[in-house]
Amino acid sequence: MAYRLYYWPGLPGRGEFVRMALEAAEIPYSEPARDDGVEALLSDMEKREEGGGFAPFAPPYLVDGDVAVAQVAHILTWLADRHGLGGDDPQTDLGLIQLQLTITDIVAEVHNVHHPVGSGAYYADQKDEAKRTAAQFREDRIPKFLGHFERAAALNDGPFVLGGKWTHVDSSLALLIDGLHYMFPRRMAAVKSDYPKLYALRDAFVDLPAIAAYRASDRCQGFNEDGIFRHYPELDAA
Ligand SMILES: N[C@@H](CCC(=O)N[C@@H](CS)C(=O)NCC(=O)O)C(=O)O
Repeated sequence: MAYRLYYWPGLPGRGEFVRMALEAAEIPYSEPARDDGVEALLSDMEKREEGGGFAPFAPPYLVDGDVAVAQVAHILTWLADRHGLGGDDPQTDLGLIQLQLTITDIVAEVHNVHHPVGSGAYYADQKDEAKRTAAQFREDRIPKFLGHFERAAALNDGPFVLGGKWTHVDSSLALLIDGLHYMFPRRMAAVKSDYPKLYALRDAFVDLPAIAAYRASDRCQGFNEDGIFRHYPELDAA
């Protein structure tokens, strides 16, 4: 039975981290909310919440038969285990999971840039705070996180973290780089040359035939201002 990926329709969002790995590995999946509308997600979540098991707190979550797994990093390491998208030994897998969780951290900070006061409030009502948060994120957090990921990308001979084989960390790093470029085009253009290994990793990943085909398909949604990576020009600067 093919996996079912549950996520909000109409935005790439955190669901895209899961799609990237599924698409690159050519693992079949369906998306009920994309095909049948948001009600398919809401009713499934409600059913799980009332069902007495370990219900997902929020999408994305991936379903295979009776098993449903939420949390992007958890989903990806589950897929890695089942489909060989990790390393060849436990120590390497621990390192990859650590990196994936660090990607979870920066994604949370990215969301916090445009919603520094609260997720429940409109961006328009927290623009001043967002400007202050964005300045700090651009100046301090982007170099700190990307410097860390650059060192990971340089661990082997490239282009990927483990060398020639891509893993769930590479698919997430490639999406992270593209998302940050969409959100902060001026800042990312200014710092790009500081991270040659990371950009080589990103380029090698998007050049994978399965990812090139995905990006050319109508399954691939562009970034937009409903997702995690949002382009608000007033939050960007070199
Ligand atoms: N840490 C979780 C975050 C999940 C999450 O925040 N999902 C968002 C959409 S991207 C959501 O629907 N949140 C609803 C909420 O927090 O109430 C993950 O990485 O999957």
